[in-house]
Amino acid sequence: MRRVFRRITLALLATASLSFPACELINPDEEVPSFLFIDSFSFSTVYASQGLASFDLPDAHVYVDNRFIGIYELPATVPIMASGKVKVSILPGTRENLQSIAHRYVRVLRSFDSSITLVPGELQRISPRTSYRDNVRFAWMEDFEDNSNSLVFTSRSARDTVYIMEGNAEWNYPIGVNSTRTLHFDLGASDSFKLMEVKSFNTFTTLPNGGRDTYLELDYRSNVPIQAGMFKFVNSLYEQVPLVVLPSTNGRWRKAYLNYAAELATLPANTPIEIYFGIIKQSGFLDAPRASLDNLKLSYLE
Ligand SMILES: [Ca+2]
Ligand SMILES: [Ca+2]
Repeated sequence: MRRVFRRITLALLATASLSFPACELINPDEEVPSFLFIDSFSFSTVYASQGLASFDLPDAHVYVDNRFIGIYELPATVPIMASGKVKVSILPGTRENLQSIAHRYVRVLRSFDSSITLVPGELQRISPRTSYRDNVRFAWMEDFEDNSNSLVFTSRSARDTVYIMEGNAEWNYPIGVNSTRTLHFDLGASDSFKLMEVKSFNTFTTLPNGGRDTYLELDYRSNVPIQAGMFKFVNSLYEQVPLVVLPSTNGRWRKAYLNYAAELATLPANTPIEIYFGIIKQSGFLDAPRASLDNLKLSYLE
């Protein structure tokens, strides 16, 4: 929002300066911005091939005639120093890895492109939509809706209660079409220290290296932090690589877009990779740790 305010302030200053005769002599028309009001993003999927349409796209990366205008938290009013017919492109953005400063475009999603006639001093409203690009490839998808669960315990994990549950108003998410079952972890409150860790049953050998964006999307809800990362198998060494710690959500469901690009960048081609999630019961934590995962999607652009 800071950026928005600054830009509006600049626009108001530009408008205010019109009252000075000296400015009018130069070229008054060029000083009056046109305005875009950009609503929140909507998102749709083809469930059978792209999974559930859960999303969290709070940012718009705005371009006008391929010129970068700025990144705005939606909804936003964006002043544009242009008039007439223009091409407005709005790229959907998120806080990658749930880092508040990482305002990044989600590359597997389409840009919303629209031809708009800008009029100085007037506001045009845009409700951007997005969906997966045609060349997205899903290496893995798991939403726990069928009877085959593609997560398994790691060798060092405790093997307490992990189960797929349906139809529970308190923990299930989201009740609705194509979504009735969710993976749950339940650790006892009485344990002093315990690790529960699951990983993908599949080993992925065709994920991009060289720094291309590779996303793990998930919905989660937890009263303890969850660690997410990968196992890699390089030079006969099987190594665990943490990526991010997902914070406790205080009972709410949260969508995350994790990007594995940096961790995969320098690996040899066809390195075997597994994705993992871990939950730790610390001895000082008195509640029973509980967490849920759903709508896991591992994707990249071909
Ligand atoms: Ca589900
Ligand atoms: Ca499944």
